[in-house]
Amino acid sequence: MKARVFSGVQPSGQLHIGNYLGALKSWAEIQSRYESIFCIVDLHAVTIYQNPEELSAKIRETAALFIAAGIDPQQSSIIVQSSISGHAELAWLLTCVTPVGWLNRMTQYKAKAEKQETVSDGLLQYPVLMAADILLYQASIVPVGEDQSQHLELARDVAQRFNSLYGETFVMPATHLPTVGARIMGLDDPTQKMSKSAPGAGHAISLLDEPKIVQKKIVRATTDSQPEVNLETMGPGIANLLTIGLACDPSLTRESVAGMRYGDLKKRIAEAVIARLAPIQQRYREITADPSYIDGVLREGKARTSPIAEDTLRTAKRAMGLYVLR
Ligand code: AQP
Repeated sequence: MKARVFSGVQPSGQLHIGNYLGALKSWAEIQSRYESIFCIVDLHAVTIYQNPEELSAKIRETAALFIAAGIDPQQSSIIVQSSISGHAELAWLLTCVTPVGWLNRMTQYKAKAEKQETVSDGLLQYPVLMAADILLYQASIVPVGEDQSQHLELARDVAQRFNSLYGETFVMPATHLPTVGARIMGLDDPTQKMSKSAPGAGHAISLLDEPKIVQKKIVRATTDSQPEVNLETMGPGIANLLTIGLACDPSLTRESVAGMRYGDLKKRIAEAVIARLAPIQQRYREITADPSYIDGVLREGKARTSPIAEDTLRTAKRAMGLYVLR
């Protein structure tokens, strides 16, 4: 039997090159080796207010981008979190074994809470819901960007705590990080992670940005004041552009750009990104030409994965002594 992979993306804005290089690209690369489940985590998105109309459109857009980026719906199951009630139900069971102190320590919670006028309880519980997503499918591998490493550690801690209180129930999930592109930084501020929800037109390269826009954003990206690439002394802006370039075009190497003037480097990186995005954008247009296609894929994904979710939930409830119909 193949080991199971689970991962997800929030439909909380335009998917960007960080989401692609940190997550979607490795999903596409490893999917044939595992039984893969890829999820649009809309329940996570609403931990911060989302415009309902926009959210509803973004769920389908995100699913279409999964496929456009190389996820094969015949091979992998693509699901929407809120369509399978087991995610929320298991999250409650896990909430009851998770000490609040563990959640208060999460760096993403602290960073996101700082930006909110009112912090929802959902934002604090976010990592428990994430643990539930993974444990619900007994996934042993979770391919994510580096920003999710702390949440994955917490998922393992929660699984361990549940197992030690109620007996072996959950498989321990391992973190899978990409070798290049695990943490892509904002183009406008290379000290901040590239993020869907960050403001500023020059912050992120969207997967659906037209070539001219990509070029403009890269040309304007913040760098340091050196004239050319020095691999030893380059600042974080150039290092970030280089990471993006290397991850988009494997024929690029660090040595091949050493000594290149920043203007020329930016042109080369823009070409690499545009070439990488072109087939994704073409495929996206084809997929979205048929409005019923995505719903069919999501229905099929739910049909394939629901029995696994129901089975795990029954096992967890039984382990805790909760009522389960015979
Ligand atoms: N900058 C990044 N570099 C590499 N990987 C990244 N990921 C996110 N940003 C980067 C990875 O993409 C997957 C999906 O992320 P998410 O939608 O679940 O949430 P996030 O990590 O909080 O991403 P964003 O873009 O910053 O979203 P918002 O602004 O809505 O919170 C994950 O595997 C993540 O590691």
